[in-house]
Amino acid sequence: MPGASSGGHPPIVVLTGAGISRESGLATFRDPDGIWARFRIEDVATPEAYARDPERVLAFYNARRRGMTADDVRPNAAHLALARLEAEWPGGVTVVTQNIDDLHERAGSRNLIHMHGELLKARCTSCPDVRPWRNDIRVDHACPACGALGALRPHVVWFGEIPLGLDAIDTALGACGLFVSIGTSGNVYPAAGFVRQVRMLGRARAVELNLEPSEGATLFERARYGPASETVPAFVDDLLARGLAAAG
Ligand code: BV8
Repeated sequence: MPGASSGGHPPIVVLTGAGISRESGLATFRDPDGIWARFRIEDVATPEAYARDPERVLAFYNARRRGMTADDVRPNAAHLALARLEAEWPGGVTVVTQNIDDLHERAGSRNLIHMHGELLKARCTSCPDVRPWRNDIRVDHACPACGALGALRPHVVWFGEIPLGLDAIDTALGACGLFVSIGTSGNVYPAAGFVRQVRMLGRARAVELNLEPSEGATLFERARYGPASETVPAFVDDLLARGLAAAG
């Protein structure tokens, strides 16, 4: 029986990417109208870019933070369905998100790992302080904890930096009986490698819920394609009604 199961309800790990927040009005990265169609990773999402031109990097994230905190940006049916799954699934649910928005929390997810950080938090580069931060970050800001000037950055994992929570993610992947990947193109590692890791362990089923087949589509036993606001609630209803059998 897959995973450390409680009957047909083993622990579930859900990986989410930008696609789950698309219908809440937030842009994805690699769609034709995506963020990387307008900005270069090397200019705005690496530690080198921040060291070279902090104002440009801070402006990129200030614009995205303003977008993320707009009144009309709210969790959609997919975020809400995952919170319902966590509340009702006997075996436990861990949501690992690549997203830096707060839509999973606002939908009610609690067992949540932001492996690429959180844009609504600021981090100091001179001391260990990390704190909620919903306004712009400017180069003339002083760290509220240590007073260092120009030391604040978004609490976000840039390319070339080590993602957060990898030990907890490893443990969750090792124990799960079902791995569900939602709204991610499977381009960015180590997240894109989680399905391979789960398949190698041989104890979990892997399901992809996406708008279209991802880079790793062939590694999933089952897939349901369509907008997350439709596929995720339907899949959660199936799981809660039929247990693991719903994963095909
Ligand atoms: C690491 C935060 C070492 C910032 C992000 C050379 C040098 C250094 C590193 C590397 C290198 N070459 C490769 C690497 C590794 C690198 C990497 O993978 N690069 C890629 C480009 C090849 N990775 C790293 O650098 C990582 N760190 O490797 O450290 C290490 C690792 C482990 C252990 C020890 C050491 C750090 C990567 C993190 C970078 N930060 N985000 C920010 O947000 O600005 S990544 C960024 O991409 C976001 O987090 C995003 O979530 C993530 C993945 O993108 P997706 O979420 O998948 O979004 P995308 O647009 O691609 O796809 C959306 C999907 O949704 C599509 O499939 C679409 O069809 C679908 N969709 C659209 N609409 C809907 C929908 N689905 C359903 N419903 C809809 N309505």
